[in-house]
Amino acid sequence: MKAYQSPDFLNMSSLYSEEEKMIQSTVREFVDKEIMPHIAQHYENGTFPKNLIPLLGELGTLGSTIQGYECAGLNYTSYGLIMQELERGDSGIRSFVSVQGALCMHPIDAFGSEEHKKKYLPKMAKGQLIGCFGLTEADFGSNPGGMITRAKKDGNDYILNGSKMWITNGGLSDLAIVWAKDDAGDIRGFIVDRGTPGFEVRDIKNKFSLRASVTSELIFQDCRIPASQMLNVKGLRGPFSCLNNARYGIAWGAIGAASACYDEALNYSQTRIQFDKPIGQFQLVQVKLVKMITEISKAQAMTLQVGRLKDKNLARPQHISMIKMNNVSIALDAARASRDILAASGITYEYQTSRHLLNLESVNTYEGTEDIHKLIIGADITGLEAFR
Ligand code: TGC
Ligand code: FAD
Repeated sequence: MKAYQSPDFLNMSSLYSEEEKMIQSTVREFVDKEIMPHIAQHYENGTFPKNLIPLLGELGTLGSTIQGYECAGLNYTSYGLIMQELERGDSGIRSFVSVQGALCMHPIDAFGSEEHKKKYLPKMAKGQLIGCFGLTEADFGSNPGGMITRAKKDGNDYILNGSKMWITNGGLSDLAIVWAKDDAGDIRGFIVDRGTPGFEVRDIKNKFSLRASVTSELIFQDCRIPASQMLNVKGLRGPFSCLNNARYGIAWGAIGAASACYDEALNYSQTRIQFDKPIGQFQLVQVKLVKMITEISKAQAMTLQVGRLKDKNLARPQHISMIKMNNVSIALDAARASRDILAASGITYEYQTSRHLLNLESVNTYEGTEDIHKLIIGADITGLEAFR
């Protein structure tokens, strides 16, 4: 089997700075050395490779766009390239980094007090403290505005009651960013330290997808937290602004998963002989490979453009919806086409395609389903909302 080559048909790397290329190749080597040899076993066992956490911190991947507080302060293209390379390894590893950085460190940086930032961010950047993000509830997924978790004011404290479902990193976490409605019905965010009485975490087992990632339920029963742990933001704008960063990272990550599947299918097609020829010589197989590389190339171009806009603070949430929706969808198509080319071999752990395929089913659902992103873009272009 040939070494992994990131597909770059349109020479997109000519548009990256030297620093961006260096970051990409560093993370790629990290994935080859630290993730690829062990990830299939973790997937089979249903375990997250915790040994990677300090290494991901040392590499500067945790909260990588945050300035100060011992974070790397990278631009959004570099952040995207990190996510692309990590998800080439496994969506679960990218998920871990997304949640830690975009969904937990970002709200502390954007909406936390100076004390919060000093207390949490440097340790989170090193992977010494792990965060999770609780927005979704069992009955409120696509419609988080309907959440029933409540934060009732009681003197200088808030008392949390409710539960959050499908929470990445829950069982690994030292703190949770939890979104709940206050007495006025406004959505507020709270930093809840693990170990606070009344805060319980239960891991969700028996998953087909994202098996090398921890997914949990968070339960709050009369969980008393100081009002000083509340973030300075009100309404859905708070959690959604975190989702903008996470969805952007997912869009890059999905290109990594698609590229891994393409690379595997291409290599296989050049070596697998049927009817006395490599199967890559058959036109029908070539059509599948051509479709894959074309869609990957289109995704790379669109995503870099959104990255450059984001670096200039010009990316709109609807731009991010488009790349999240498109890239995960084309990655799923690439994974299915690769599985088809690998045929029987494609169902084994010896190949990575089916692992990516099953992971991508979750990636398509979380952070807004494919259809929710279609509706977000539809509302933007027509001016007519179709959510309700
Ligand atoms: P809507 O009325 O449209 O908006 C409410 C308020 O929020 C503002 N807003 C945004 N602000 C910043 N960024 C965005 N992307 C924003 N989108 C909306 C909006 O301006 C408004 O502000 P204000 O001040 O006027 O109140 O809200 P809606 O309730 O009608 O929602 C519509 C819809 C469907 C788009 C939204 O609910 C949605 O996006 N649903 C999808 C839910 C979702 O993505 N959940 C993700 C949970 S976290 C997760 O999945 C982590 S996975 C992690 C991993 O493992 O990688
Ligand atoms: P539902 O909202 O019930 O949707 C079901 C179906 O109905 C979908 O096909 C959807 O597209 C469709 N639908 C819903 N509304 C409409 C509409 N208005 N018009 C048309 N179609 C519609 N959440 C967190 O808060 N934090 C996390 O860390 C987190 N991690 C996750 C990890 C994994 C592995 C998974 C699978 C989920 C995670 N989630 C997390 C939850 C995730 O964000 C939700 O699953 C997602 O938002 C969809 O919600 P739902 O599953 O309840 O689906």
